[in-house]
Amino acid sequence: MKDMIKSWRHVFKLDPEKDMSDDALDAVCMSGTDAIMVGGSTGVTYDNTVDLLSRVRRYELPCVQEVSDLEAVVPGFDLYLIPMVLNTQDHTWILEKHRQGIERYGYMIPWELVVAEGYIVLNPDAAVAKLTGAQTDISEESAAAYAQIADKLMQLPVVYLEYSGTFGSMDTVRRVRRSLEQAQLFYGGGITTPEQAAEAAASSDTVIVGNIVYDNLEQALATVTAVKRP
Ligand code: 1GP
Repeated sequence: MKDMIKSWRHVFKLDPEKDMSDDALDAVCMSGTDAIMVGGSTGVTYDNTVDLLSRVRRYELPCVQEVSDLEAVVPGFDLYLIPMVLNTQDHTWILEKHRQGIERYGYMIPWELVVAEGYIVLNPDAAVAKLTGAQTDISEESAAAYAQIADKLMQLPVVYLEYSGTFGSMDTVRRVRRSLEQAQLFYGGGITTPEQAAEAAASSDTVIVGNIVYDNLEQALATVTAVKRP
């Protein structure tokens, strides 16, 4: 089951706190994207997550939850993606939330559906950077070193370069990709045009498209073709 992520090139990340009409959701789910990831840094609740999951479930594509709040973990997703923020000194976001989650949910955790993500957060203005106290002002070399901690020391299946809200440095993305041996590289942040989507796709394994879905649906849909073009 976990292996399904390996074939993903394009993923839409939907925020359960934000409204989306049935028509827009239909267009997103029928767009040819590889999966829907449900998650956000703030305002994610059990109720709004259940609601979005049940609406996406009418479609055939995989629907996964990126867990950011222990109160909002909802049964029934295809996979559970668990971020571990590597570039913070606050171990809340590397270990403590995770310990709490395991203590709370224990035997109920479907480990065969759990995928850990080594997050490297690089936009200082992003909500996730503020929340986690991420040290975003780091060199390419440091980003690549964090990526190798995830890839080689921790053997995490995913490294996620998170520029949420701004289009990142593709030089850094490529530098990080070259440093990886086994981990899959997710890139997310600030993709608003098909050109940016294509550039991110050329530099990473999987492109995550978020906010543009709410701001300009047509442009968002165009990113799918841009990424999947052979
Ligand atoms: C956010 O990486 C995703 O977690 C996507 O970012 O919303 O900026 O597209 P955007």
